[in-house]
Amino acid sequence: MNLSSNGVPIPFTPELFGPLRGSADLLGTRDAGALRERLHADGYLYLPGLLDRAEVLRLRGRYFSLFPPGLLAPGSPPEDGVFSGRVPEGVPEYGVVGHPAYAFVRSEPFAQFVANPVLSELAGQLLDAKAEMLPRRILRHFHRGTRRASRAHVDLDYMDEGSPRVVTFWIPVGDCPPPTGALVYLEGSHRLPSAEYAPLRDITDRPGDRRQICHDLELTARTLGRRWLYADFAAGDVMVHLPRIIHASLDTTTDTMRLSVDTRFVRSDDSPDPRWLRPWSADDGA
Ligand SMILES: O=C(O)CCC(=O)C(=O)O
Repeated sequence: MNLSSNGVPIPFTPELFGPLRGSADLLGTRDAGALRERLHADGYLYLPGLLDRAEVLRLRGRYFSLFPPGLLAPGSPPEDGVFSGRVPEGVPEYGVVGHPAYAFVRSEPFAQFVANPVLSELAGQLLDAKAEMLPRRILRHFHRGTRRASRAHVDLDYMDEGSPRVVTFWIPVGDCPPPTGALVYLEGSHRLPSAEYAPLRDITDRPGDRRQICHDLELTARTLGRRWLYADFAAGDVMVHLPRIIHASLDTTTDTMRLSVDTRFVRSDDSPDPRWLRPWSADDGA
C-alpha cells in the first residue's frame, strides 16, 4: 500500500502501522461499564457494522446526487461515489455557502441520519448520563489529486472552551480502506501529556495554526514511539474516540471518494464549547 497524508508519504510497515481493536463484541453484552472501560483503555471504540449498511449508502447517494453532472465517473451510480477526475465548474469552495456539503448538513435526510437512536443511546452509555449531540456536525469529502487530509490533532484543541467530557463519533459514509483516506489513531496517545507532543507543533505546513500537531505522520509516529492504528472501514462501521487521542487521516488516492460524518456528544447537563452550537460550514473558523 502506498500511503501519504497531506502529500507526505508514510511507509506501510509494522513499525508504523498496526490494526485497530474491534469492540463490536462488547455491544452484544449490553454492559455499559465494559464499553466505557474499553473506551478509556484504548482511547477509541471501533464498532464494525453498528449501522445499517444500506442506510449509510443511501446517504452517500443523496449527497453525491447534489452535484452538477461531471463529478461522478460516467455511468456510475451516486451511491458508489466514484470520482471522474474533475470537479464541475461553478461548484463553490468546499463546504461554504453554495457548496452541496453546506446545504447537506442542514438537510432533513442528514438530520434524520445523525438522529439515529443507536448513536445517542451509545453516547449516553459512554458518558454515563443523558447525552446531547452538538449541532456542529461535519461532513468531510475528499477526492484523489488534492493531497489534502486531516493533520495529526486532538479534538480537545478545537473545543477547549467547554466541558472536556466529549465523545466523538466518526462515521465513514461508504467503504473507506486506508488508501481511500481512512482515519488513523496514534496508539495509546490519549494518555500522553500534551507537553510531550508540543515540540511537534513547530514542524508544520500550516505555521499560522497551533491547534494541529503535525502534518507528517511518520515523523509523529517516530517521535512519539507509537504506531498508527488503522482499519479497512466499511459502510455501517462507526468509530468513537476520546477528545485527547491523536488522530489524522490519510490522503485519498483511489477513484472512490472519501465521505464521512463526524459528530460529538456531551452530557446534557454539561456546558459545551459555544463554537459547536451552530451548524458547520467549512469557513466557520471553529
Ligand atoms: O475525517 C477526518 O479526516 C477527521 C475527523 C476527525 O478529526 C474527527 O472525527 O475528530
